[in-house]
Parts: sequence; C-alpha cells; structure tokens
Amino acid sequence: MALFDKFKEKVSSAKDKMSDKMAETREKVGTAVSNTKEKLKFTRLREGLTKTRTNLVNRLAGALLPGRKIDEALIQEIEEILITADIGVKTTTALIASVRNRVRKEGLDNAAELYDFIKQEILAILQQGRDGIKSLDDAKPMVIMVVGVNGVGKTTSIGKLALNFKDNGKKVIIGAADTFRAAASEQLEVWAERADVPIIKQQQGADPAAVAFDTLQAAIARESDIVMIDTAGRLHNKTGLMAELEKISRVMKKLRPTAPEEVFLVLDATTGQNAIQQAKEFTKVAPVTGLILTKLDGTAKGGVVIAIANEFKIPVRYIGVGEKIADLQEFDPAEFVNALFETEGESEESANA
Ligand SMILES: Nc1nc2c(ncn2[C@@H]2O[C@H](COP(=O)(O)OP(=O)(O)OP(=O)(O)O)[C@@H](O)[C@H]2O)c(=O)[nH]1
Ligand SMILES: [Mg+2]
Repeated sequence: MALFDKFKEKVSSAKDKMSDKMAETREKVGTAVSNTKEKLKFTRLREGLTKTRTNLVNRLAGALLPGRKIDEALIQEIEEILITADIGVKTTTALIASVRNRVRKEGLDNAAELYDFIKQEILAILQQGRDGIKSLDDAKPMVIMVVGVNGVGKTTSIGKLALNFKDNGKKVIIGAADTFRAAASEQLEVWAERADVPIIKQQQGADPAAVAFDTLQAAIARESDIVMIDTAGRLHNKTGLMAELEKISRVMKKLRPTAPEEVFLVLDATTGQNAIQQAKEFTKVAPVTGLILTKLDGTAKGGVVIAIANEFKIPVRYIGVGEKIADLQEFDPAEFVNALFETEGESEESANA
C-alpha cells in the first residue's frame, strides 16, 4: 500500500512538473508570438514610412553631417527640408526656433548634434494632447463615430478596426450611416462579413441619424462593447454634411447623453496640406476627439502627421501604412519616430538591391 502511495506521489509530482513545464513553454511561445507580432508591426510601419523617410530623414541626415559647421546656411537648409516634407510653415517655424535656441544655449557647432535633437523635438510634438485618450473600456458600448471627406478611408478603417477589436475579444457592431452614396452600405457589409460582426443598415437615402439610433439601440440590447458609425463623406464645405453629422450625434444622445464618446476624423496623408485644411474645417463644427491618418504608405508627405499633431493637439489614434488589415496600426509616437528615423541598414539594403 505504502509502495503504491509512493508510486502515486511520484506520478503526481511528475505530472505537476510536466504541467509546470508546459505552462512555461506556453508562456514562452506566447511571448515569442507577441514579440514577433510587435516586430512585424514595426517592420510594416518602417516600410510604410519609406517615402517619408527618404523625403525627410535621409535629407536631414545628409545635411547634418558630422563635422559640418552650424551656420545660417545650414539652418535655412533644415528649414527647407522640413517645409518640403509637409511639416507645414507653422510647425517648421517652431522647430527652427527651438533649434536656434538650443544652438545658442549649448554653444553647439557640430551639425550632427542636431539630428537627435530634431528627432526628440518631433517626438515631443507627437506626444502632445495624448493624456486624455479614452480607453475602449471607458464606456459600454464605446460609441465611435467616423467622419471625413469622401475617399479618405473611413469605411476601410472601420472594417479594419472591427476585425482588430474583435480579435481582441470585443463585441462590435457597425452602423451604416452613409446612406447617401450608392453601394456605401454594401462596401461596409463586406467588411462586416469579413470581421463577422453585425451591421445595422437601411436603404439608400434613409435618414443617417435613424441608422445611428438603431445601431446604438441594438448595441445596448446586445450588450456590445464597441459601436462604430460610418458616415457620408461628401464635401466638407457643404453645410448639409455638417448638419447631418450634428444630427447623428444629437439623435444618439437621446439614448445615451455621452454618445458618441469618440469622433474620429479620417485624413488622407497623401493630400498633405489639404489634410490640415480638412482638419480645420471639421474641428470647427464637430467635437473631433481623435485622428486616423491613412495612406501613409503611398506618400512622401508623412510629415503632415507632425504638422497636424502640432496644430490641433488632437491625438492621432490610428495610422494606415498599407492596404492590408494589419496595416491600420494603433499610433504610438515613440514607435513612429523610431521607425521614421531608423535609417540603419537602409543603405545596405539599397546597396544589395
Ligand atoms: N494604400 C492605402 N490605401 C488605403 C488606406 N486606407 C484606405 N485606403 C484605400 O482608400 C480607398 C478609399 O477608402 P474608403 O474606405 O472607401 O473611403 P471612404 O472615406 O469611406 O470614402 P467615401 O465612402 O466615398 O466617403 C480604398 O481603395 C482603400 O483601400 C491606407 O492606409 N493605405
Ligand atoms: Mg465610405
């Protein structure tokens, strides 16, 4: 009997050890997977920013050569690089002022010393206005209304976010409140199917506010975590569109006074300074709480992210660095700046190409 007990004890301790080992392995695999995912995300971000890097960072690096003297000609060269990289006059002027200040204060004379300084200043700009960012769990359901002019990427961004949120265990529902454009709700429906999330829609020409109302009502009944409302994108200077957006908001407030918790303005980075103009127009009439910058992959004008962050103090929440689902990334200022400024290996890559 005692022998049998001993045997049992041995087996059970071996089992414990094995399950400890398995848990350890699972944890290791989990960490490895998430590390690989992070690396992949960074690689995609870095790739997506290639054109902007060439236009901004490589030119800066070319000007700020070790040993080059800091003089007026150099400062003007930096200024020109920043402006032509779509950082905008206002933000460039501020950046140049802090460069001059730094040079004077620290008595710098080697151009290379300015490279890291400019990188840090850009990071500081991108970090503005991010303290108040709401967590997705701050409301249930969290209502996100997505606005922006036509073609900027509202519908695709909603589709990608729906998939993203769902993968993270959230219960999502989307409302097709763009009832103006033919086939708009069909396009959203394709995304809803792909993400396997419910969609509330009505026929073309229906009242968008009614669709939004129905969506929120359904979300409350189904205990959804996140509601995303797609809206029409006709020209922003049409007072009709602004009135429509205002009505969608107002009607949702009948169900819950705090809805929509988030209003995300989508801007197409390829439009450069035009995106700034759109941000001006929309923020005048809508309580924009966050920005989505799309199509950074297709443009050398990515510097516009810096201009927008500086001028509007509204946090950039997501950026699009490609057409794939995983290419809509949560914006992280430090990661963005590192990906943008990471030029190491690039000359090797191009030399090997
Ligand atoms: N390369 C690239 N293309 C994108 C990105 N985001 C959106 N697009 C493309 O931009 C085009 C327009 O996207 P939509 O989502 O239809 O734009 P929308 O704002 O909903 O447009 P309307 O409904 O007409 O107002 C599509 O072909 C998308 O695939 C991105 O980050 N990178
Ligand atoms: Mg759309």
